[in-house]
Parts: sequence; structure tokens; C-alpha cells
Amino acid sequence: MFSRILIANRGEIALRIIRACRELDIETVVIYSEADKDASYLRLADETVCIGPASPSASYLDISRILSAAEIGDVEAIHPGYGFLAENINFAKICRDCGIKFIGPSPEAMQLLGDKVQARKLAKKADVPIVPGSEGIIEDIDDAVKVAEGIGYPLMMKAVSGGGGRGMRIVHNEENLRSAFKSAGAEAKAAFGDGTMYLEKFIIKPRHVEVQIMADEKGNALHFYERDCTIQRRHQKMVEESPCPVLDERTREKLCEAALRIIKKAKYSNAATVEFLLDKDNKFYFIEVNTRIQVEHPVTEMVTGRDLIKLQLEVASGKELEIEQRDIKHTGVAIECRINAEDPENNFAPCPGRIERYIPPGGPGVRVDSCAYQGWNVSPNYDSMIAKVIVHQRTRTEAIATMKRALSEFVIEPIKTSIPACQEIISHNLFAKGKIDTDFVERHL
Ligand code: MV4
Repeated sequence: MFSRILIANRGEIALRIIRACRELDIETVVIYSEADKDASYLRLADETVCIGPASPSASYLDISRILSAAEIGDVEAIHPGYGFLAENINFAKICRDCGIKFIGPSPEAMQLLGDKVQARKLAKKADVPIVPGSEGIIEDIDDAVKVAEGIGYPLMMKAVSGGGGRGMRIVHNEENLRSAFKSAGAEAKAAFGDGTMYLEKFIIKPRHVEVQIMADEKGNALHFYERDCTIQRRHQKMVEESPCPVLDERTREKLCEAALRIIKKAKYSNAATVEFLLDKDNKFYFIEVNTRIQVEHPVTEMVTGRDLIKLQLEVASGKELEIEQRDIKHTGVAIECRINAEDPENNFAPCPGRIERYIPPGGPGVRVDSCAYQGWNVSPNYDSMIAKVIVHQRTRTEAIATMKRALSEFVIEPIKTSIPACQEIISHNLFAKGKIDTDFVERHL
């Protein structure tokens, strides 16, 4: 196992990783920007290094500054958390060239799965259902029209290097297709440096279901069941839960096995999430793989009783996974609500500012992952997430009741947060029945 690592991230995930390291007796070097100098978790680090100003491009995204900190801090490995450099192939390569272990997959696996067209081809080879769509990339507009006629409208135009809903367009007809090919292509080029596009059949009102995977560097891979992340607004997840409330045991097993087949075909190691769309008939289609630990990983930790961050550290240090698939049990129901600093009266725009009063919930079945405290300043420079409230109970009905109770206890003043929006979702009768799809938030809130 490592004896000292660098945490190349901030906020609640930096704290989450510090906690895992302390339990494993690993020393931590934590970087921070000038905006984060008062962060609560810095006192828990063995060493802290200020790497630059508030702007992410001059601090948390600046590879040379991070590697300098790793050099000064004399670490063996870097945990990237999520966001920032977590899925940056170049960063993973440079770490390897510098003899520092990147706690995540190999750059080759990241490259393969980061290309959505290659990932689709891989899934097909692994005998995993994919959304009907173009064989490869769309070469030009004539090609797009031809492919579209073959699949039939409505369609989804997606960026090969995209993900999480960016560079994506629904197209209903040839006219849409022509404008989407131009505009989404330009958007993707600007955002990812790659404007190539592909086409998929548009799945109407699907659910978003994803499978948590952990793989070691010896070829062993395990699944930790699924999460349902259907409740989103503008591709930002708001509520996540496990298990998916509408999956039968047989489909669920098939889904998890399918996810494992993709991961094994990619010769993948470390944490991954394999995303699927679930249609009205409970048929699932692979869409993409996220090559990082995700925000919503605690949902899986609660229902499986496994510490995914510790597992990441173990497999990255070269250890073989000791547990077998049959050892991974799924108990009860977990739900997570993301609490963001946002203003519902201002189109849910980020609403940063100083927290004057902070009283987090607690009690039976409640976990709060947050680095917030009274006096903490929610910076406008970063993601507006303040806390994650995770509940775990034997049944979904009890989990919903515990979440309602937890959210009602939570005091964050005076900044506006997504607590009321989460309360509305959690209290909705359609949510209670599990009758939700990707349009739920837009239609009912
Ligand atoms: C889709 C889709 C319908 N058909 N692909 C959104 C995020 C990205 N990971 C994939 N997304 C979608 N891809 C096809 N072929 C609908 C969505 C989608 C969505 C999916 C899950 C949860 C919320 C969503 C909101 C809008 C669109």
C-alpha cells in the first residue's frame, strides 16, 4: 500500500479521500487554491501546498503546478477525485512518465472509453446492447442524412468526445439534423477540442441507470450493483438511489453482467461507472463509461457496505481484489440528495456566498458528505455543491421518510440552496411510486 499520496482536488471529495487515507494509515498532501485557504479539511492533511489563485486553470487544472506539489510533497501517487483532471488522459500519462501512480485507470483505457464511438464498438463486441445508431462517426452532412434515414427519427446527435449531456442535440427531421451537425459540432469542438459527432436513435423518456465497477490490475473485476440517476435538471443529477426501483432481479443481473463484460474487454482497472438508458419496456442500452469515482458513489457504499475509495487505493497500489462477486451483497435502499448553492428564483443559477448558520442533519440512517461549516464561503469559482445527504434504510418507503426528516433538519443560511427542490422531489407521489423518467424535473417542478 502507498504510504503517502497527493490529493489533486478540493471540497467534499478531498475530505472523503483524506478520510479513507487516514483509516488506511496513508499520509496525505493536499493542494489548495487561494480561494480554499480556509477549507476545513486542510487541517486533516499531513501537508498542504498552495498551488495558485482561485481560477481552476491556474490551480486545480494546472498539471505542472500539481506535479511540482507532488515533487515537493514526495508522494507515491495522486488521487484526482472527480472533475478537474480526473478524466484527463494527458495528466494520467504525465503522472506515469514521472513515476507517480495515477489512482485511476491507465491512459490507454481512458482513451478507449473516452471515445464514445470506440466504446460503442467495444460494447457491441462484448455482446452488450447499444442504442441503435451510426456505425462510426458522421463524416459529413450527406452521411448524416443517409444514416438518419436508415435509423429513423427522432435521433440524438452526440459528440464523440462528449459525455454528461454536453454537445448533444435531439433531432426530429432533416432540417434539425443539418443545424445540429453544425452547432453541436462547433460546441463540441470548443468544449472538447474534438467536433466529431455520431448518431443514436432517441430513446423517449428513458431512465438513467449506471453500474458501479471496481477492477484490479490483475484482470479481476467486480460490480457493486446499480444506481438510478434519472432525477436530473439540465444534465445535473439531483437525486440518486440504489437499487433502481423498477428493475426486476433477472434484468438487474443481466445489466450488471453486461457492464462487467465491457470493463473486462477494455482491460480496465480501478473504479468505473457504466451508464445505460432503460426504456419503457425495461430494455437497457449501453451509452457511456465514466472512468472516475463519481459524486454519487456513497449510495453504493451504503447498500454494499464497501468503501470504494479504499478499494481504489488498494487496487492502484497493485493489490489484488480479495473479495469475490458473491461476497458483494446489496442490502436495503439508499438515496442521495445533492445540496447545491442555487437560486430557484433566478433560474437555479449558482448562488455562492458565506454560510452564516450551518446545522447538518444526523441520526439513524443518515450520512452527510460535506466540507461546509459555519463561516465557510461557497466560492463562485467552483461547483456549487455544498453537501450530499445520503440515507440508508431497509425499505424505499423508510428511506424516503428518513430523507424527508433529514432535509427538514438541514439548516444552511442565508444562501439559497436546492434543499426545497429536493424536498419537493422526495415528497412527490410519482417519486414514491418510482414512476419517473428524465423529464420529471422539467414537467413537475
Ligand atoms: C440519450 C437520451 C435519449 N436517447 N441518448 C443525457 C446525459 C447523457 N449521459 C446521456 N443523456 C441522454 N442520452 C439517447 N440515444 C436521453 C438522454 C437524457 C437523459 C438521460 C438520463 C437522465 C436525464 C436525461 C435528460 C435528458 C436527456
